[in-house]
Amino acid sequence: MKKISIILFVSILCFNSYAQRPLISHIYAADPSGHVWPTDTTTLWLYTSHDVPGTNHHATMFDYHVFSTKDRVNWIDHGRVLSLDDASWAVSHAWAIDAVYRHGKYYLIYCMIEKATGMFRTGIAVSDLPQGPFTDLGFIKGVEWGQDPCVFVDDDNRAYLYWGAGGGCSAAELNDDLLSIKPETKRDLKNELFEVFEGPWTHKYKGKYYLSYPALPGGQWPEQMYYAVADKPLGPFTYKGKYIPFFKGQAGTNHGSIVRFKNQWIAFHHASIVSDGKSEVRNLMADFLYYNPDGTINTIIPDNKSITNGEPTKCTILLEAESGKAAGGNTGGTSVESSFPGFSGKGYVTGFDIPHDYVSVLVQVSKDMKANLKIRLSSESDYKADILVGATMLAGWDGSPMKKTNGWELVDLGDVQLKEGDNIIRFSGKAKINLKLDYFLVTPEINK
Ligand code: FUB
Repeated sequence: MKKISIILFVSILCFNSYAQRPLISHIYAADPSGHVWPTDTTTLWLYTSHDVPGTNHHATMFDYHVFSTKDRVNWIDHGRVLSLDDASWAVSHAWAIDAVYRHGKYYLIYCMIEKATGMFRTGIAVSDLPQGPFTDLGFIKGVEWGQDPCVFVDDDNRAYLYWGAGGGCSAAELNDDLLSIKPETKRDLKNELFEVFEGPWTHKYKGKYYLSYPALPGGQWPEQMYYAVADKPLGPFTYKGKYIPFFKGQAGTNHGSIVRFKNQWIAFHHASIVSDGKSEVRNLMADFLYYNPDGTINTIIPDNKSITNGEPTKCTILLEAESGKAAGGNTGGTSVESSFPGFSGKGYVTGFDIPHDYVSVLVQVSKDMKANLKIRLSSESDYKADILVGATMLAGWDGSPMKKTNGWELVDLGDVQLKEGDNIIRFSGKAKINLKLDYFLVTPEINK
């Protein structure tokens, strides 16, 4: 009897556990586009969509996040970088995205449904920094139903846009400013991409153009990742096979990107492991990708090694104070400056000269969780400050007098409680001279 109970218990455990390792667990994110920019080849960037906790529909998707790493184990979540509120032309569905570096600027290429037509459009937004936040520039002209965009820049610097949804896929060369396509170059790729459904991604390997995409095998969900190869960026493409077949824990959708980082090829995609199988709340995944000598891709079976050799990833949320307003927070009576050296990002927030001047940032997490909170600040005089996490004022940070600092200091505020979804952290201060706030650092307990 005892033996049977043990067998039963072990089988229940096995049945409920996943053999695959999520890349990031503190936030529901999907549709990852990986990039290594020529400006710094030591950093890997990931541009993703974001699923709202508790939702059962992709129509609720509202904003985008950026993540970065230098070693595949330690990650930074740079917070919200663009939302529906920033795109005056759009009404809903902040779905899959990509990013591109061009002429010294970073562009987010994304899709949302247009207010005027109810049609998916391919939006474009710009930033001076890879981590954003991004400023919307409208949508790319010449693209209709531009869901799931991806941009590929060839060695000759010509840029190409690929997009696709509902069983279709198209591509065209972009004009140099990325704001419109060259209509005469547009190609319909549907018949070259076996069982394609959506989400194209193009990369180059040994002189060939690889177009990978989520497909519906035999027209049936869930999606599986296929790829095709061409001699030219716009095809014609020849179907080559499946590179991520169905795996336990995957969502109804899959969507991926393929990128080379420090001489290793990585396939990013998504699953529903963190949400325990809820298909509309997805988590990021990554696996190493290997080519065979003939250029075909070795099938990937996601496992618990991921791209960290089995080590759990650690992810810290770094929210620059000066980005607060653009990234879902706010400012009241403060200003952004950059004259005092040693700041991170584009500057810092200062001008806390009237009681309750403040800066707030948005922290988004998948479920209720504890997190460590740190702030980086500098104050040339004693000051007063209070910090609110949601509706809770932090003990000790309730307007009590604080001592001036010796330049920039990272102050550990201990553990705070975050709730599922959106959390606003607000720093209010008052100082005689030069109180400056550089960033907020939030480390969710599950990521330590
Ligand atoms: O994330 C929303 C949609 O689900 C994407 O745009 C599709 O590719 C699928 O992953």
